Amino acid sequence: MSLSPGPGTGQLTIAPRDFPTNRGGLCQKGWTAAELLTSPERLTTPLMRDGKDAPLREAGWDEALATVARRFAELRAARGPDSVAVFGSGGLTNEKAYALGKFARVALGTSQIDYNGRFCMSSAAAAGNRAFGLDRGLPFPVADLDDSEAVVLVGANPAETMPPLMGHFDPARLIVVDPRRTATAQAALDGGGLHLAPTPGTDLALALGLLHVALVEGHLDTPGRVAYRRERTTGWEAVRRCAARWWPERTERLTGVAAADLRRVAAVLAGARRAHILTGRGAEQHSKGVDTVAAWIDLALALGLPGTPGAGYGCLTGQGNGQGGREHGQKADQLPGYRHIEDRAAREHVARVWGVQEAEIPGAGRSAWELLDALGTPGGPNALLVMGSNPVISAPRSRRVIERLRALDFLVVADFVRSETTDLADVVLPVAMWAEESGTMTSLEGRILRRRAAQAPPPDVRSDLEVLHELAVRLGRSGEEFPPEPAPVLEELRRASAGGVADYAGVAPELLDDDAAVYWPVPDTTGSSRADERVGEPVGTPRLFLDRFEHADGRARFLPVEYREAAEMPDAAHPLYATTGRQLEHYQSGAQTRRVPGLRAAAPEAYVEVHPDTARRAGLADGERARVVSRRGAVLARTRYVGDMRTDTVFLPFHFPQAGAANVLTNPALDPVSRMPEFKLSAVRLERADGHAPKEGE
Ligand SMILES: Nc1nc2c(c(=O)[nH]1)N[C@H]1C(S)=C(S)[C@@H](COP(=O)(O)OP(=O)(O)OC[C@H]3O[C@@H](n4cnc5c(=O)[nH]c(N)nc54)[C@H](O)[C@@H]3O)O[C@H]1N2
Ligand SMILES: Nc1nc2c(c(=O)[nH]1)N[C@H]1C(S)=C(S)[C@@H](COP(=O)(O)OP(=O)(O)OC[C@H]3O[C@@H](n4cnc5c(=O)[nH]c(N)nc54)[C@H](O)[C@@H]3O)O[C@H]1N2
Ligand SMILES: [Mo]
Repeated sequence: MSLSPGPGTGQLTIAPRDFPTNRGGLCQKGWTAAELLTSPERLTTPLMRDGKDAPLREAGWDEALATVARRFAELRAARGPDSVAVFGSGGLTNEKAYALGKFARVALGTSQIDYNGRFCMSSAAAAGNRAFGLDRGLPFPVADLDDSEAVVLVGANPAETMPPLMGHFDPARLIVVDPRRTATAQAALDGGGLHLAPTPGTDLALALGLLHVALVEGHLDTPGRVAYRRERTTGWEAVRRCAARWWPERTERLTGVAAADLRRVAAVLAGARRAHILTGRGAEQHSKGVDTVAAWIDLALALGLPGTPGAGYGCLTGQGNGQGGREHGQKADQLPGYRHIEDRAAREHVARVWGVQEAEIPGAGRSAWELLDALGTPGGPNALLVMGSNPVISAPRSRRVIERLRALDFLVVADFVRSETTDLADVVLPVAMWAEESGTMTSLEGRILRRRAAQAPPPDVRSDLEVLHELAVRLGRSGEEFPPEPAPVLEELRRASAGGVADYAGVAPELLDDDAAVYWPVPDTTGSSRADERVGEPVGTPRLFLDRFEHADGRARFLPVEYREAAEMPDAAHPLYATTGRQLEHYQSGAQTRRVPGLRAAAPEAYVEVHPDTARRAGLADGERARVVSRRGAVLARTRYVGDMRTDTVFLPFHFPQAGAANVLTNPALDPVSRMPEFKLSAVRLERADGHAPKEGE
């Protein structure tokens, strides 16, 4: 695979060629991302509408900001602080994520804040916290994967979603678990690796089935593994009993993965001392996502991987700042430093940094879906500020989301392009893009990186931090509490996170200036000579858990789990599993990539991947428009015959708008712990778009 940047990067240096995570490489969206900076579709001036049915018109910043502040203040006075809600993003820098969380709690006084990361890795985060006492996507540097003897990728398709990562995998040692023969699975097969194609939603049983085989074949009896379980973990007995019930033939019946393949994979894992198990959204975005990840962590613990040098479990985070975005308090139940909002000591610490009384900080709010679902309902929020998300396309059951957004008294969206969500807004605030502002991001391996502004934003565009500053001042806070520049925000973030799980206290700007490799937790080392002594060495904690896990007793916890079905299963009216995900050319809701001509030409419209036999039964030829129908609605998508697809499953990308929006179909059934919706499984049927029934014999 070519790792060199392609055309379109202009003058921007995106990553040095020797940078270890991506080796200077970018995927296609990276090469073309710069095109959007100068796109005519950029938002370059604030927009407002005078009344619900009026069109959006151009406005000045003063008028727009004053209107937002006035409406928020009026609602708060009339209906209480929780009448105003905030929806954030894992695409925001650390500084912006922190400032947004503080803005909600301090300037608005609302508990109602959550963010799109809830739709992303929240299930893996919850399972990691339970098992290890701490959640960091990869508790080891990405480059560790280069020397892995076996990598199991469960529900991740990095060949399309993180192409530079593929350079860290030896295909011969790759085991891909995905209902589809993805580009990643194909790369493994071509290189001598393995692909298991389970029925969607059965990964939990598959993990227990592998654990069962490892157990009965004696793979777990090596002195090293026995000692690891005894010294570094608790709870093995209960998990052993869970696995005992998943003998290979039973696992095969449920998952569709042949017993022989289970034995093969178990043997590969047993023979590899340095192995990795990595999960992606395919395993996680289920109403049992937390238990599913827990089952794979159980397997990893049984094999002695977590906290062992050169081995481990990790979750592949998604968005630009998917990791940092989940640490600094834009989550409904979270305060900076990955602290819990209901923890008294955490509240007191953060209250001191914020200069407020502990009692002024609200408690936990609603999770992302529950928040969207409650908008404009009795007792739910009446106004919403969206910063960095396009929920009309990316949230589940989109018709409900659109209905709820329309029911709001007041919707404000900060974005740099028009989106299906800005189209519903009462005020749209045009903000700077990534290349136009500085800030820090935290990579999937917990490494804190500085992003420097490369160019000035268009004249009438402001940064998200400036927007929050201006609004906070108009809501009666002091400007110093909400600095418009990233440097003082990072300074405050360091103090607010100090002593927390995700401790950034030692993230000194000088370290970032020097491009030092800084991994959290990085407690403050000011005054010690540590940083100087180890010039060129990583700062902080590149590898977690080597000596102890983060639970008080230092041990990892095996988590007993039981298999359960998805919230909705195929039946006579909806006989197929539909799963959703990504394709190479588009990013997320497509708000950005659908505006880049090269990407739009390469991937212009919604499609549905389907086995030819399944398609023919519905009377659908290759390339013909299909209607895909779930209990929540129907979408139109171009039929794409895929010969190696499971016959019981179809796949749709979720990047497309309007009639092709896959989230019209999806089921907002939530995981009870992470509150993650079931994006990866709904029951559907296929029909011809013209309404004709298939002809006899077809
Ligand atoms: N091109 C592109 N790249 C992206 C993004 C993008 O939108 N476009 N988004 C970024 C973000 S935010 C994220 S979170 C990551 C996501 O990265 P990935 O997790 O790799 O992406 P997905 O396509 O959502 O899901 C991965 C795979 O899960 C499979 N799958 C579906 N159901 C199941 C199941 O029940 N079990 C198993 N084992 N697999 C299943 C799908 O077939 C799919 O191939 O990508 C990031 N990179
Ligand atoms: N069916 C289905 N649905 C899914 C998923 C799936 O696999 N299947 N995956 C889910 C996942 S993992 C994710 S992460 C979500 C993502 O879905 P969204 O939250 O909708 O993410 P984006 O499309 O990246 O939307 C970001 C919007 O914010 C803008 N934006 C980007 N950066 C900034 C910034 O710094 N400031 C401001 N103000 N605006 C910014 C962009 O222009 C864009 O309009 O989708 C989820 N939805
Ligand atoms: Mo994501």
